[in-house]
Amino acid sequence: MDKRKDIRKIYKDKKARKRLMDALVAMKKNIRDPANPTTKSKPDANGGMYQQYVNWHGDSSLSKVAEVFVYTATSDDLNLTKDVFKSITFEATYKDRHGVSKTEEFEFSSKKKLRIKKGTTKKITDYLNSLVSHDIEWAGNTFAKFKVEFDGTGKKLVVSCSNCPYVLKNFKCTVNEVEKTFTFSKGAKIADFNLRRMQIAHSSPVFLPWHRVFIRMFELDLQFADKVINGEDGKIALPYWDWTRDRSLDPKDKKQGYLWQPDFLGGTDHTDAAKSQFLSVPSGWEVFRTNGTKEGPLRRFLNGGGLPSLRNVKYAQKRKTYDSVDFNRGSKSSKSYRNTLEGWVSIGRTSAPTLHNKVHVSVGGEDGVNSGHLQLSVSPNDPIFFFHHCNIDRLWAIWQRKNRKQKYPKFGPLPGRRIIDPMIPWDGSAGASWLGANRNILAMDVWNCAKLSTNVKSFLGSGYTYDSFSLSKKAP
Ligand SMILES: [Cu+2]
Repeated sequence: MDKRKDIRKIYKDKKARKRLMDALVAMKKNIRDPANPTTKSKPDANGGMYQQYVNWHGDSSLSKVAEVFVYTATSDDLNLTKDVFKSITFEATYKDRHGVSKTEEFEFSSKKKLRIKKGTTKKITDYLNSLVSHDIEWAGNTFAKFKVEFDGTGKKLVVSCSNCPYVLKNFKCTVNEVEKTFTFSKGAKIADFNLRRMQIAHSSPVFLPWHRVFIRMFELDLQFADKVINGEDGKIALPYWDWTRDRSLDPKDKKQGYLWQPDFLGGTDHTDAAKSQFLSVPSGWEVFRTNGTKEGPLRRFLNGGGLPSLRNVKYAQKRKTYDSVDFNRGSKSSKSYRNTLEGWVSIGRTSAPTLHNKVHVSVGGEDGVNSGHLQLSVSPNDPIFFFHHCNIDRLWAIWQRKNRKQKYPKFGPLPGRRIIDPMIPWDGSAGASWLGANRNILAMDVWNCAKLSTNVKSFLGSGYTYDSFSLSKKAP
């Protein structure tokens, strides 16, 4: 089990710092371990091991189509004046990644017996649709939607669902205490969804699990560089950057701005921190775009608005629900831990971007010609990306320990982000040469970082933990 430590500790320990920096620099080299499953792709001529991460994180090349169908079931004739019911149950099946059929039930039940009439069907429809949602980014497409209504004769109950994350099998209706089963049939294909990698990795419930896999793979590459290239023992872990403790992004502030010193990550660009290996052109540290186009030295734009506060972190950590409608960047902060931590919503008087997003902007600057790389899709070119995301992962792990009953949302997320969808690109769609292709990693597989599922273990090793699962005590 690899133990991830605060980067502040690593910085203070000169030996550990040098070793980390050496491994990060070695990863720029064109070497991969053919025996290591995480590093099985062909070497990248330009960006070394980083290129893979830049390509994944970018949004350029990948698209995949998911199909969406409508399911309908019709009841027998009902006697509207006499029939009462207490519940409606939906039986849904899906195939897991091993092709095994699984069944789940979703139930609408009422304390009182309800007479079947128009108002009742609306109640059930509303209830079911509170479980599902739509997504403004996908305007023009059809969204997950339940409908419970009477047919033209007014005697039969018609239940339908479009863009359901499951294959609907039956619905059961307890009428006059007698349970009746009605079978769903698969209807027309409603839509093709074009899935793009960026839309899956960001602004969706996949955000946290996706980056969990992403940085873990980077950590294994780091261990490979440490061992095979640098001749150390490979026992090195990714550090996390607790930015609530470091209030300054100023390289001149030697104490709080320790990350940006020439003997560590360097400052804004190669002109003012020539000594840092991560900014200087002679050391070969250059930025590559997706698919390997060379761009030149790494750029930062430090202090574009300061770092997120501990207060805002505490606000996010108090959210009780993992995610909610619309399962995108519009999800309400009160009801979406994921969206609050990702940073699309304002928190009190702090306007968005907040938390995760704010760190990207604070180091990378705002959009524009002179902006730095951390706020762009090529952000994994800067090692700070991984330290930052390691902290995001740690905050999620802390949250998970307090909210053990929370699970990945069952309804609502669109294709590619649903509970049953393997996360792109670990679903094979990126082609066999990509790292981890065909691993079929689901969001649930990495839900608990200390208890990685067997499927993930074979791929990502025996897991990792953090040296601390508590928030920093007080903002300095
Ligand atoms: Cu990020």
